[in-house]
Amino acid sequence: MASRGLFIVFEGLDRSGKTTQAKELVKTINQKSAEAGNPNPAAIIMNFPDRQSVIGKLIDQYLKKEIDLDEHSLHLMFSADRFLKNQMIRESVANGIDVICDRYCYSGVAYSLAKGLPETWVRSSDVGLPKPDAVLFFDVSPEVAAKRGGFGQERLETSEMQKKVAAVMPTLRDDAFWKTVNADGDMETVEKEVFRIYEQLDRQKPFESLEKI
Ligand code: T5A
Ligand code: NA
Repeated sequence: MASRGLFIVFEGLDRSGKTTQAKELVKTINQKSAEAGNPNPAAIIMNFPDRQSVIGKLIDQYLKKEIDLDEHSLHLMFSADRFLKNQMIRESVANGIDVICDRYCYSGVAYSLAKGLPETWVRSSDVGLPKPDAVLFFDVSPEVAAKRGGFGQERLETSEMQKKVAAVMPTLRDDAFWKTVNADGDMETVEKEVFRIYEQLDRQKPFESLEKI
């Protein structure tokens, strides 16, 4: 029987290279699969927020400061945006396709805790989503991130918010499935580290749902 796909989440601070590396990993997996004669895609990319979804469009407007939203409502919208992809993730994995995901519920929890929303409430709204086989935490030093360009114009792109998120993110870590990627290196070095971790992941263990975050 063909093996299942993997569900891999990339998390980390702004400009740690998550989007760059998520695209690169999908490209590498699909190239290798095509070389092996597989006509179908072996990996897909997914990103949260999905600014194209019905809910993601509103989140996008909030991030661009075009609309204001109550922070509780926003938190639930980020979660709801992920639940819109619940089935798609599960079906892809069941069909042997790897899902490489750029940010997930850990961003949701970290940003909302950084804003001061109540912890138990914040940690509950993503329960039931697919559990990642691995969370790759992109660890970038503030000095290196600063060299990758200044903050953009979006609402959460401030050094104050980044400091708070940087303090919260490590508290969400679960060593059972979180792996740290040294994101300070050049693109090729980071790419190799990501692929090395990818190759070691186990497709045999059962695919689970998140019972807690
Ligand atoms: N959010 C998100 C919540 O509040 N709740 C939630 O539930 C979720 C899911 C949107 C915002 O929403 C918040 C968090 C965010 O504030 P976003 O759209 O993912 O999040 O944010 P972006 O601004 O698109 O992405 P990031 O700032 O997080 O950057 P990345 O993806 O980590 O970095 P990347 O790959 O775009 O690279 C940044 C720059 O560095 C260069 C790249 O070319 C690029 O110019 N670079 C490198 N340069 C040198 N060496 C390397 N190794 C490099 N890797 C990348
Ligand atoms: Na990004």
